[in-house]
Amino acid sequence: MAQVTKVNIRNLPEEEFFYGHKACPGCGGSLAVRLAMKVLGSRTLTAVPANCMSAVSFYYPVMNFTNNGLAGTFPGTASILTGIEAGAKSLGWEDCPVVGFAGDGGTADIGLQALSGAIDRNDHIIYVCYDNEAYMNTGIQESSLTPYGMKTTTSPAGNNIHGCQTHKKNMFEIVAAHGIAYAATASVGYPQDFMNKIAKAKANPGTSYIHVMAPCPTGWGVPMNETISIAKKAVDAGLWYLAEYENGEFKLNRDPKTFIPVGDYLLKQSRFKHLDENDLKIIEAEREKVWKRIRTKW
Ligand SMILES: Cc1ncc(C[n+]2csc(CCOP(=O)(O)OP(=O)(O)O)c2C)c(N)n1
Ligand code: SF4
Ligand SMILES: [Mg+2]
Repeated sequence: MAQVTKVNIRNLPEEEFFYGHKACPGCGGSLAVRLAMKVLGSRTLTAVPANCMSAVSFYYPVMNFTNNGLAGTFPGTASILTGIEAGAKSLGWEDCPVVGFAGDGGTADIGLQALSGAIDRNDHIIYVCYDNEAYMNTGIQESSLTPYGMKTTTSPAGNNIHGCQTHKKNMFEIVAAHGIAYAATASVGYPQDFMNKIAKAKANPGTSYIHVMAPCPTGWGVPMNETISIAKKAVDAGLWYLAEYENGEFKLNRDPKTFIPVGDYLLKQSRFKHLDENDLKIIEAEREKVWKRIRTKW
């Protein structure tokens, strides 16, 4: 991979490429798109499938990307990116990063097959999954990245069943298992880390996948001015981690050593407020399992 200049507050472009959109105040997804676009720049070719980010920024005749962009089908992100990259190449366009911003549902559920194919071909594309842990655009339904215990409209919290009954699918390790050229996890709570990973993806001549945790105040039930602090708390509680996969190796970027209690993160959010002691123990046990694997195998 080419040498990558570190992104910092001094060299970050002031120019914006994603603004004026209709996302809810405090939307983590729109912040992720905005920060990524600052690093990728004006020559970027952007595709956004059906999700909140396309709903808030492509409403005819308005488009809130100032670069070249299109709204695509829900399952099609990776195949659309493949087509854009091939088209740009055939037109002789150079230095045009090709990026997609898909949600958790559009990535881990309906878009997984196209993503797997693109990674297998090592297409020169950047796939960003902004993870708000549910299908938000259609009214907060469960996806396979919805965490255990989260209340959604399809996994309600009642007396017997307390929200989602499965743990998050591990997309990062799924794409790594393909032998992808570059993959990373990130969080809008750590914007500099996220932007540096986007910069690495920009320099990578093969497929890059970046999975960014992007809180949704509306679906999570947190105040709109707590997006960043709640994103940080997920990492502090060990329920999200910042890592990279490069040259066939995993690397942890942040190792908290000790975690804050999971309740300090979860019980601040109305999507989890029904959880009891037993639920918290189940979530803690899963956390221990994940971290044991990371610490012994990476
Ligand atoms: C084939 C198909 N099925 C269903 C839909 C309806 N739909 C549009 S957006 C969406 C949810 C997207 O969820 P996610 O990818 O997590 O993005 P978010 O809305 O959370 O930003 C669904 C189900 C669709 N557009 N196309
Ligand atoms: S519902 Fe959530 S993800 Fe969608 S625009 Fe609002 S805050 Fe962002
Ligand atoms: Mg989502």
